[in-house]
Amino acid sequence: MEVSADLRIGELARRTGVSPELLRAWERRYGLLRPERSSGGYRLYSAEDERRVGKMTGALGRGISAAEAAKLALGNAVDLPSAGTLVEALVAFDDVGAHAALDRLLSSLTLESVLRDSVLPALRDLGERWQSGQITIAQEHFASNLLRGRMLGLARGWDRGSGPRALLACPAGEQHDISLIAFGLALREHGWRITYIGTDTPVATIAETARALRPDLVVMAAVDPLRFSACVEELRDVSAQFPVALAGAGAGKELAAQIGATYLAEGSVEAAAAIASLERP
Ligand code: B12
Repeated sequence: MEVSADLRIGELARRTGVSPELLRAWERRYGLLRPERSSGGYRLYSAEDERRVGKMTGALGRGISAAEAAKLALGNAVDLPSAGTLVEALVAFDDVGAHAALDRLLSSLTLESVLRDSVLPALRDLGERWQSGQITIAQEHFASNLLRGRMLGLARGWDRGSGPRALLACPAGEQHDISLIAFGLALREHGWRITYIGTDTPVATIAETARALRPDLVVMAAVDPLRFSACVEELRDVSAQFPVALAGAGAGKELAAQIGATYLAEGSVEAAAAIASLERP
């Protein structure tokens, strides 16, 4: 079927909400647009071009990289590993396979979507399998160490720049820090600087560090509520001096209110986006 091409670039930009400069870049780089020439030499675009731009912006909105989004918009198959593929490699002690799956995901999707849709779901899945006896402690440890190591690799340089600073730590006794690292990575994507203290940190030393660094936000996460309830008074002291947020399954609205802190009820990636859009220190 012949598709009539009668849109000038400005009109295509108006209809799709994408600037003419970006449309031209997509045409050049990915062959996303296939204009015809008018008798006067102008490029003319068709409804088919408009549809491809719609698919492209839709894919970008889902966190897919521009190159992969263009493949999708052009109707080419994109074969990305799922969280399930990652988990299968991890439980098989397949170091190379797990890193390859992560490489593929990280080169095709935004870091936030890899964390939100693959890494964190993989951890929850591993937890369920471990709890139900389907996998051993060794498999769980192998998996969480590989993921944690990879994430800390991505964190290199995350305190650079001049954005607001977040100080991240887990309270004394708490070993679960992977979702706090994910939070730091996501917040970094929004231009924040991250100072990462990590697991099992007494509140007194977090307070001391905060006084030295003067962060814009102190974020503490724990799975076990006892880690927070054991130091309510000290936490109240910190939150009197700096904005404090509590997160993880061990935190809650009431506890946060008691301490004078904010409770981050969402997942790591979602909470980072919310903070970045609210806080303007
Ligand atoms: C990896 C892991 C470990 C590793 C941790 C490595 C590390 N450096 O983080 C190790 C091996 C050390 C470990 C130890 C233990 N673990 Co463990 N562990 C896990 C596992 C598999 C993944 C944890 C994780 O990162 N989850 C990813 C996060 C994103 O998932 P989530 O908790 O659902 O998070 C949601 C929210 O709470 C929120 N959130 C969470 N953290 C944060 C942080 C921020 C900043 C924000 C904004 C939001 C946020 O986001 C999510 C919603 O989208 C979980 C399974 C699971 N379901 O999570 C068990 C799990 C957390 N562990 C558990 C247990 C019991 C233990 C041990 C007691 C086991 C033992 N007998 O020794 C010890 C305790 C250690 C300690 N003192 O803290 C239980 C906790 C049960 C409970 N509710 O109390 C779980 C749930 C497993 C299970 N199904 O039974 N564990």
